[in-house]
Amino acid sequence: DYGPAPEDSAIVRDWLKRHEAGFGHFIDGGFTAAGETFEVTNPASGEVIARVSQGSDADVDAAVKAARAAQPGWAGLSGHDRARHLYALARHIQQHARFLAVLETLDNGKPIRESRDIDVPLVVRHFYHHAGWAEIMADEFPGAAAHGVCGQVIPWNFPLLMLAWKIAPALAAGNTVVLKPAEYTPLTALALAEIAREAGLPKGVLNIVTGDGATGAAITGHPGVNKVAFTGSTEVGRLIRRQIAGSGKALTLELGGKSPFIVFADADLDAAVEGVVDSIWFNQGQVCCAGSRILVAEAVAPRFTELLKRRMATLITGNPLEKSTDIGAIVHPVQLERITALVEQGRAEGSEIHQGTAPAGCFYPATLVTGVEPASILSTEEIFGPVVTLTPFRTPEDAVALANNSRYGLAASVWSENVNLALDVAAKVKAGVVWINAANLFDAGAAFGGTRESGFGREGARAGMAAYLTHPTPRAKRPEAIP
Ligand code: TXE
Repeated sequence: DYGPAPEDSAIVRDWLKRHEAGFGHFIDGGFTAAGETFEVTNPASGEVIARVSQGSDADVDAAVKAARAAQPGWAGLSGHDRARHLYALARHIQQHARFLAVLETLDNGKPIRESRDIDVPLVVRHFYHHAGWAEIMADEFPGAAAHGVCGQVIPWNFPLLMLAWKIAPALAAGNTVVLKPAEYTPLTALALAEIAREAGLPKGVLNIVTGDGATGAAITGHPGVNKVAFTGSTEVGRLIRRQIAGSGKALTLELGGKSPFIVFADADLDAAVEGVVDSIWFNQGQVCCAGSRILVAEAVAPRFTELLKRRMATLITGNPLEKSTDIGAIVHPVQLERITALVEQGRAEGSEIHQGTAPAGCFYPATLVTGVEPASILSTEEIFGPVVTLTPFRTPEDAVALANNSRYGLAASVWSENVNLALDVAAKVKAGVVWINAANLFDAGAAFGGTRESGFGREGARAGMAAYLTHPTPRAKRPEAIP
């Protein structure tokens, strides 16, 4: 049963059944026949739910050719006409929202509450927002042009949302796209390709090629690709940067993180505890901007730790299709092994590990680590699991120094009732995004991206649009109105 509601379960089951022979790639507006395929599993049950094709160099070449052929026509549409296509896509996604939420949860293991109430609504919002940009682009970026063909490679933690972050601005700007979803989670991208066809998106504008890292490298390295956008590990980000150096391709990278979550003594501690839940126990902690390092003022550290442990004990880890589940399945047994090994290494180093409970299988419980040294593997390494460290600090200066003691710089969260203190610390923390008395807030209208080894470039809002344009000089300021 692919719950939560029997009718949604039936739609997903029928869709998977229809594609039992294996999925091909989505190229030039249609699906190719399945070639050499690999298995896609539901991590919560271990069940094989689909087979998708391993994209070859020839597949990538065909997709790039289709994207190149379609690009002048797509860029030649008026901004208004491109906006109509993006609005149509948003509306069609809305119509299939429940199907997409269940499919995302089956494929990725994330709780249905999250895929239904967070992932899919944010996807829809992203397309509506960028339809707006297509409308006003010519006025907002006079003289700017699309790059041409964008090669985009995305990870498995937010499969559909990362796809939206990549394709919405690219298409709004007049580019065409060849995108590869992650090998663990290719299904919602393929479903979206069907939805795009249903919504009347012109052929060749969006092409989806499935496969592993070799397929990804074939896309990013293809000479017919003008702009590369990647979200994933810092290691692969580095490989791609090296691969395309000197090629003239534009590049944006959104990579790992080890984001600080700073709690001052005057913070609303109950709210901050809920902030931790949203920050590290959201999406099994598989979030690039997860607040994985709690830094808490010494004066309130014992009380905060106690409150946090109590809250942690109430979290339910288990079947992602249950509406009451807080923490679902880890995306893949390989990731589970990685998380387990890191935590055990931390334990061996002398850190104290506090954990909730989790069922057998591809699950990992909510975990709090105390007594952890700044040099410990658990303080420095991106774990990408529901594991958070807690370190007390004395002064705001200490907090800032600890926060910045990282090779990453993606996000930070600051908790205090003193707005001056919060703003001062926010300005000193090296991070692309800082939330105050909040965590993991995303909106299409707010730019997201990192510094240091977390990558460069922004997604969302004006800066995100600019990344998909050449010469994106904003229009000159209008003269002030005379009072
Ligand atoms: O990521 P990869 P993995 C981190 C996280 C996680 C670790 C490993 O710490 O534990 O990375 O995850 C494609 N050229 N993040 O191995 O390999 C690949 O097929 C082009 C953080 O799954 O980076 C997939 O589509 N593409 C992160 C995508 O890159 C290549 C999200 C990401 O996979 C490629 C994911 C190559 N040479 C993992 N090699 C975040 N910051 O959001 C692989 N790929």
